[in-house]
Amino acid sequence: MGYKKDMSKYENLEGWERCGFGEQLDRWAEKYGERIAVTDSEDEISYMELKQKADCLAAAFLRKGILKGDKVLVQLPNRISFVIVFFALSKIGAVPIMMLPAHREAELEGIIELAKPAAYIVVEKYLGFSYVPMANAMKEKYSCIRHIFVDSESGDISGMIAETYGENGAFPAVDGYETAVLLLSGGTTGVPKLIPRTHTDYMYNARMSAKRCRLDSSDVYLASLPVAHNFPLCCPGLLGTLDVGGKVVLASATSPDDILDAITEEGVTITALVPAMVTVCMEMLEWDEDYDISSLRILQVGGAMLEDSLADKIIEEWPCKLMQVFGTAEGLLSFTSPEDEGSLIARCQGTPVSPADEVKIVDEEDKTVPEGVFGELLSRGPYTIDGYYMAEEANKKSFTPDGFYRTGDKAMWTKDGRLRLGGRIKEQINRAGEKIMPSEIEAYLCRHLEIKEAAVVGVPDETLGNRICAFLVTDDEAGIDLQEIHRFLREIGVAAYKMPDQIERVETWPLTSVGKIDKKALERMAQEK
Ligand code: J2J
Repeated sequence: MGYKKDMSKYENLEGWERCGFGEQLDRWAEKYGERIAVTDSEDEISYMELKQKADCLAAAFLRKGILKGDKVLVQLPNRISFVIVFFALSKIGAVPIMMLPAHREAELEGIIELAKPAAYIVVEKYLGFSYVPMANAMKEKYSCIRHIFVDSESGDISGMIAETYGENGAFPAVDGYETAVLLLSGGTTGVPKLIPRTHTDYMYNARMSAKRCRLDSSDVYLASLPVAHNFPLCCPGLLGTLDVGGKVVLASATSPDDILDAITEEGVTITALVPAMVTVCMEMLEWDEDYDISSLRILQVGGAMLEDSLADKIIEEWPCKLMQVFGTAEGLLSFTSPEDEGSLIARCQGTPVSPADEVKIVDEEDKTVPEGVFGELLSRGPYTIDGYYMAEEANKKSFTPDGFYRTGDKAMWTKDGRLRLGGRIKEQINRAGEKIMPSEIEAYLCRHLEIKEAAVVGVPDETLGNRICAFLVTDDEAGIDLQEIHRFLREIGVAAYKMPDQIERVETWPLTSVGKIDKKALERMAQEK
């Protein structure tokens, strides 16, 4: 056993509360009652109704045999049922695994083998894809999955809520220090990594984020990114907004028209976007004057490097404060403040959100570097994990012996005491905010009969931040083109956001002085093409 976090160290922190999310919801219902908690493209739900429905669904889950401590795959898009499911599982101490709607068989299998979920909750259909056949195939293959619950108009979830209506079920006691959710880690290397967050640390994460945003009950938060992701879920996102009695609007898809429509119609005051999405929203605003985004107070931008020029443009053109957000699902969050000068906001990612966050920037020998010098960002603190779920080997690499998480990000302290990120140290590709590990894609590509070897690199790209380029050594002259690669990856069940944007054929690899494939050289070659 390595380092283990001592939670008692944090018990005096403002916002730290040893309490489960189920109990939190009960308190919010009492406090905010009939106020609207969440709206989606079809419906709205008050705090009280949300509690009632979560209670019903929790009782129904128990009745179906979902037990405290069971893991449950949740793959739902941005709609009210996601919120009800989240709290229902919390109430009985079952642990949702936050799959994204984009995930397919290849991603699911790795997670199922690791976490052995007892149930799988899917939407019937979303953006043209039917999830039920995929869920059934997973249930067939993995006997741990005892139940599939489908969220559809006539389907299980609403039926289950109706079934137990009015019953006063007793739920198992949930301790705030137990695991509340398993989040997906951005970079998997074939073996996926799951991030266990406790009820208490996750609520604290939401509260510190809300505090930095000066969030209150008059705020309307728009979840424009998939709400199963840490950023819109908890930074402050859905959970931080509910805690202050505000209203959460769930955009049905992460597209500029859905986002701008929602801001215009719902009087949204705060939302969170990745840089690539800001660019497309700005293009849309330029040619369509019907949108009204004047209600916005804060635009949070994070998830990937924000170019200085785009930051300047946002500050100049958007009628609200830009908040730069550096975030990790593993914990550490660093935001600029609404009170900071624009010139400062444009050039840094602010300061950690908790006074108890410990941040170090170190060189290759783990020695702290001076201000103004880039090094690797390490972090430890009240809401940063001390290990991935069941991953002893990975943990040795990802954490220092004294429990600091190695972010793999390059960062420095500026002279005004702010963090400034400078890209990745680890070889992870950040494509429009989505994190992709080259080794994962390489392994998929090598399953193609005509591909002998593959090397994948991220190439700087104006709109995406990074595009994915796959270099291939193939078996014969038979033309494998990009289309064939996409067809193959879809066939084996790889999420669409991991598809290469470019492929190049090579006969021999450029090598480094120690004989490894020279990925820097490949990057240059990809850029020149
Ligand atoms: C550069 N890189 C950044 C930034 C994250 C809020 C916002 C984002 C995430 C997230 C999140 C960056 N500039 N401003 O969880 O709560 C890259 C880093 C980091 C990785 C984490 C949140 N903000 N990144 O993106 O767990 O490389 O979380 O280590 O998906 O995104 O990815 P993820």
